[in-house]
Amino acid sequence: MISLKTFLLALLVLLTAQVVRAQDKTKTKVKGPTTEQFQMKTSAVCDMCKTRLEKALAYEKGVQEATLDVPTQMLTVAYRPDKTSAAVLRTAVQRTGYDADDQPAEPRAYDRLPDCCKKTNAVHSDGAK
Ligand SMILES: [Cu+2]
Repeated sequence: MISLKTFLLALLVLLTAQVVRAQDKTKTKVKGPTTEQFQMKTSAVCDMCKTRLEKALAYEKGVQEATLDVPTQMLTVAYRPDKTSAAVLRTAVQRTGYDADDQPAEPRAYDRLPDCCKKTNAVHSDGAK
């Protein structure tokens, strides 16, 4: 009889421990993969630049969301820090032909931009498109 009681007690302790562990697992899952966000100043000047940059960033590994605010030229990127980094994303922007913070655009990519997207232009909204 005593041994059965001990057995049941042990079983109870074991079950409780497992329930606690299961709850821990759920908590971790709910939190999900961490996302970080950062902003960089670009040389984008119009809505075409916005489309071009957002598309380029969307193809980058680890990017969850990229949004460019044309009036302020600020690009906001939500990304997975385990897959990419702010430095990699700046390089992606440079390769698209735009300055990324204090790092200049890659010259060849910049040359391929249409005239209205050159950084010599002031920020403008293109009525044409
Ligand atoms: Cu443009």
